[in-house]
Amino acid sequence: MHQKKFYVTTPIYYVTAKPHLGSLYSTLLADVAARWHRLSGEKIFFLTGTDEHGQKIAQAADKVGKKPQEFVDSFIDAYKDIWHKYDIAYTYFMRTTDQAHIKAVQEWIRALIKTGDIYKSDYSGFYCTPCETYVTKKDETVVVCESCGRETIEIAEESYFFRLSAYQDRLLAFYAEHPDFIVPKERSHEVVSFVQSGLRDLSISRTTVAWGIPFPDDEQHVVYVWADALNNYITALGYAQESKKEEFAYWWPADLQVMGKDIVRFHAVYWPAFLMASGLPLPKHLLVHGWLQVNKQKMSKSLGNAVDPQALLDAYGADAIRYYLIRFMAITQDAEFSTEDLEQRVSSDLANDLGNLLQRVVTLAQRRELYEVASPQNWGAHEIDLRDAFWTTLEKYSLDMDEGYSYRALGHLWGYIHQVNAYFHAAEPWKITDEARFKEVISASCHSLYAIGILLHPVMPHAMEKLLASLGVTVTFGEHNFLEELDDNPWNKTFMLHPLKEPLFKKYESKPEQVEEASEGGQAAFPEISIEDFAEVVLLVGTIEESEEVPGSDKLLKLQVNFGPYGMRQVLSGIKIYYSAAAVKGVQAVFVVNLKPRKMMGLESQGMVLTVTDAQDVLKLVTVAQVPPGTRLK
Ligand code: ME8
Repeated sequence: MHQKKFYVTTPIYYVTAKPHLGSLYSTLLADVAARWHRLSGEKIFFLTGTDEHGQKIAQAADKVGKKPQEFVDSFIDAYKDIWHKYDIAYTYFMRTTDQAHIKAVQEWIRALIKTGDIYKSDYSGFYCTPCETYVTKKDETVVVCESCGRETIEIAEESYFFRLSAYQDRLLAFYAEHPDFIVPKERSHEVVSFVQSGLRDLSISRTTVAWGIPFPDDEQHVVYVWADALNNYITALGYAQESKKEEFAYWWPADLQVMGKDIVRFHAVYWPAFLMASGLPLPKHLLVHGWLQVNKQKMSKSLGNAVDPQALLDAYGADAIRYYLIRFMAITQDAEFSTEDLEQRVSSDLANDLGNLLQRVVTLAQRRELYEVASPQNWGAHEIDLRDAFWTTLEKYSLDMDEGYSYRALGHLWGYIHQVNAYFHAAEPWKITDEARFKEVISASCHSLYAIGILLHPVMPHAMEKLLASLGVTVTFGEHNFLEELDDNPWNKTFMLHPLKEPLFKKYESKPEQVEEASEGGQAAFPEISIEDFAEVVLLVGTIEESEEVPGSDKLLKLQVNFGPYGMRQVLSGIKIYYSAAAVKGVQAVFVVNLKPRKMMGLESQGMVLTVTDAQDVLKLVTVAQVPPGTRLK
């Protein structure tokens, strides 16, 4: 069998500090992509590392009285340690101070001097040290960096240039022929218009900076840090090393290069031009994402608002953070990071939707002493529907994962998880006395959970290994194509159930009014309130007259509720997993009616329906019979 290969890279990070959540985010996107391709039996090369040369690092080292090499060395363990703790399964960690890289970059320069693509001249202009970038003066005002807005310095020095201008037409032709080179496509426009506006040759050496790769055969110069850094993507594979020729030819070009939007020009303009000049093929896709923000500001080392991945890890664990970042930080836009939101998402999506489902299936089976779950000879109609729904999900999930839209893929999968929950509630296996039917429901649920566990493995490797282990499945990745297996899967597996020792995911109670459960024989620690406090809550009986699904929401039903003398109100409620729209029509339930109106999915909700969760963990409406709508509970 021919095994496909997948080569994915992250930016190499400037080592002026320990990694922060922004660096983790890019690295995580690459890790999820690598693990996704590993699922279908592909061979993986996943490269990450550190960018260790240049003026910015030399200045940062100087500030703390360290030599640059000693300074950069001091951060490497922190990077490797945090990547390890977050289950980042990289193949190779590149450091640009590695001798092999230094030599290969020098060889690259020698080769391009020979072809005339690199030549010596003089540079005069402006430079932004934090971004390590040359800046063009547009008018007579102070020259600020286009990227970060900070003031630049003026430099005039002898320099080697890369003949970038010669590649303008070829670059434009390449973008036109490869419209999916930059993902998301929308980010291509700024690149194309930058190139169309005219490319000038790029200075690729400095004489006023000492910390860099010595320019070959001209010791006055060091290599410009971006000419050094971009080449790491090929030097890591053995570019310009005779003994690694075959290895290099096997892995290059990169299948996916991940980066933030700040460095798209370097990767989509300079880098392809460098490769064209070297006669090498271009990367297949660049995945360009937006910022993680805190209070609407980009999270960054220099702004001092960076979230420490270690502190977060201690509080929430790697799987939950991986899920939250991948699902809710859509690559297409900037996204606000907040731990409250993280807690809420983890509680509802992971603990409620997924963890609970697994727990209930396994516990229920165990209660009926069912440990070995074989599949029935023939499946019923609902089970076949559930299996078909999975296949539809698999198609959508795969398409989005293949294209780098992992956040969208997870949205599809959660739609399916809600369907499995709805199936389980509707089947009411706890009421089934017929043994064959009971086994069928448990088996269908296990098949669904198995498929979910495999698809989610790239995002939450540890938690999914636990989920699969409780179904009696151990996964090992090699040449086996799990995606093909899921696509062909006729649902004929046998599962060996092992109850979980603890819930798969933690639930975070964000509501302070939540009460603690009563300990055995003891009293519950209910927070006391006065009668006046209670009187402030208006509870009314309401009759649900109309009910419909909210388009685009997996959870919400839109209810029109009659409160008798108090009139009609619209209430949105997240009960769709447990009740169909038709099932609640005509039901008389209890509502809190003096909560501040809330908007959900753009619709206003003017109240909240009361619910209880029964012993089977099924959510139910609190209903009242034989009183007119509008009756107040006191
Ligand atoms: O630019 N949100 O290194 P760097 C999301 N050495 N991603 C973020 C982020 C945030 N708030 N902050 C940083 C460099 N990143 C060069 C790269 S590659 C040959 C050389 C991520 O340490 C994002 O991927 O400044 C961004 O592009 C990268 O870190 C910049 O890292």
